Amino acid sequence: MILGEDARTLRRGLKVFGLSMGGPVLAALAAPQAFAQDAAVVAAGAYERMKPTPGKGMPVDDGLGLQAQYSPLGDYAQWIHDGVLMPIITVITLIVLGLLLWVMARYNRRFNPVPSKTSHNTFIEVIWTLVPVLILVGIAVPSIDLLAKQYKPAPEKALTVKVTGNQWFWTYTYPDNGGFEVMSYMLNLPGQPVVNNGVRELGTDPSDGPSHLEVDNRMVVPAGEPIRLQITASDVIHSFAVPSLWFKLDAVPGRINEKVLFIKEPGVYYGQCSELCGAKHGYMPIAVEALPRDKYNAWVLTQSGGAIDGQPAPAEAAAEGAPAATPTAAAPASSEAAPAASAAPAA
Ligand SMILES: [Cu+2]
Repeated sequence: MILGEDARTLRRGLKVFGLSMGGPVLAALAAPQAFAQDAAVVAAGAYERMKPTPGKGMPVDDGLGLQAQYSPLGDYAQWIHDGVLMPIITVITLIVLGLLLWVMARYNRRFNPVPSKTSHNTFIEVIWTLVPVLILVGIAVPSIDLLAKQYKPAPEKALTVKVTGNQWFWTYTYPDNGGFEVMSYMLNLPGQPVVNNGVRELGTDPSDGPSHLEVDNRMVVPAGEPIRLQITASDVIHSFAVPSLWFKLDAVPGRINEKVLFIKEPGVYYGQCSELCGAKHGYMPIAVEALPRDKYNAWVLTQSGGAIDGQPAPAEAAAEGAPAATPTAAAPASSEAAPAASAAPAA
């Protein structure tokens, strides 16, 4: 993994060096796309793994209610929860409690020895039928609207990321970026039995987030644009869920579930598999790293076979006569960082 990364850095360094020393104009004429990609990387700086903000995109101590939301649908859902459902529930509960107390105090045997024989009151019956109907309709309108918005397909040009649930890790494939694949395992916890063989321990990198939620390779995506997530599984049913992004969708073998992910701002957002999937179900967290577009592009180029979407893959650019240092992407290799035998049971 280290060797592979060094080789990639060296290759990219050579390329940039070659461009600056060997005449940028000539190089740009020969391979405008490769030049544009390098220029983008130089402008954005090298990719650096993002350090999560404490309390953002993760559960907090003594938290009540929903996690703070970082997607438009999440904001909408949070408004339904905090602005519609909770007030209605609170008011109804208080009214029912008040009625019960009133009946108990006023109409018990001591204070009301001769009960009324009234058995019908049309006016009251109409009221207590109509009011609940109106309340339910009032809840249904925003709720069905939210449901419809959640099913809205992604725009045609949206970036596609394929998410696959496996026992017990996630793989993220980037078909629009050269087809490379990232394997994502939970970090082992210091002083506790090894969960994933060959994976480093939590805390060995300054950018590590909360225990049980941090992974070796995160799902990196651009912020501020719709992303088409296609979700499936390779073995049993899993569920891809990130509470702070208002996202939960089942990962079913042999089937692709699709939903739009839109993250309002850069950050690291954590979730967990949410479908009981076997012995290590609790040890396959999800870490989503949302970056500004230029930083995302820089990350893509750190991946073997990575190509910026909408531009030809490095292999094609090389075929067009780019400098020899252009990385070849004959086979979009699965992540070199993948641990060798990490599916082995915990020690
Ligand atoms: Cu699972």
